[in-house]
Amino acid sequence: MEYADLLIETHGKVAVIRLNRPKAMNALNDNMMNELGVALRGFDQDPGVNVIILTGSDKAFAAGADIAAMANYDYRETYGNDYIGRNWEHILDIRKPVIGVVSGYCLGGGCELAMMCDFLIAADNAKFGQPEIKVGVTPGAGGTQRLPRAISKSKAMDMLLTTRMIDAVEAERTGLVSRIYPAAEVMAEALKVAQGIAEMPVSVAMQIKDCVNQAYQMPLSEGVRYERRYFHAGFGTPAQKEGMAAFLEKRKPEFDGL
Ligand code: DAK
Repeated sequence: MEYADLLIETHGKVAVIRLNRPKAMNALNDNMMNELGVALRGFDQDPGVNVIILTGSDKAFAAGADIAAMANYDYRETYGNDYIGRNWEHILDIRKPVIGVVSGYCLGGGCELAMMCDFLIAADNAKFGQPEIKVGVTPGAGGTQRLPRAISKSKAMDMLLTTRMIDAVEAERTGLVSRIYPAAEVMAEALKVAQGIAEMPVSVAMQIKDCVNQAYQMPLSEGVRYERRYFHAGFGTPAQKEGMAAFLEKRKPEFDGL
């Protein structure tokens, strides 16, 4: 399929989706978000893909929701047509791991979209911020909810109320991103990370992702029970048979298609 606002590549079992509106710093609009939903769902169902990378350009992951598109919206357009809810959150339904790779600006709705990825790898030029207050709105895609969970209430309030951007080092120190690489190397390094995951059994990767996400929804005791069900069920799967046999036979496991 041809996309107007995305670039797509595959590297073995890793799919790379690149946000691509260079003239607008990858500002997120309806068309891009619709296309993103199609691309993500397509790869989620593609047996040839185990891991998805979501990224932007060297200058911007995304500088927020498209202010030019939003400026004249009224309440009927946003509430009535479920702006954001109608097409921004497809990523939350994706079962395979989604790694966000962030270079340059990652602001507003862009930061909210990044936080919907399973984990983030940053280039050393990444800048994260939630400057919505400056354009007269609250965040609308989870910024006030996911940011305090990711980096603490105090840091989140600071970013949300003052619009201060944090750099990659502060983002890593506070837990928003898991790794930092030099900008020129970040995609190559992220691909290595993704390819490592892609060699694991995709069924187990999906279960781990599901369990971790439940940690945000369930009390601890329920979350542990939830995890235990997958663990027990794992003993009826080819992935467990192959993984444990390979360990005992001192060979590399072959998880292809598991
Ligand atoms: N929207 C549209 N265009 C944008 C944009 C954006 N968010 N960000 C940048 N651009 C465009 C600029 O207008 C400019 O276009 P031209 O003038 O060349 O046509 C081009 O990208 C290059 O930007 P600059 O010339 O400004 O480049 P600089 O390097 O000088 O500055 C910057 C880069 C990222 C610091 C700056 O562009 C900037 O501050 N951008 C806006 C950042 C921002 O405020 N982001 C938050 C947007 S608000 C809601 C749910 C969610 C949201 C709202 C409502 N509801 C449920 C109702 C979310 C809101 C947001 O995300």
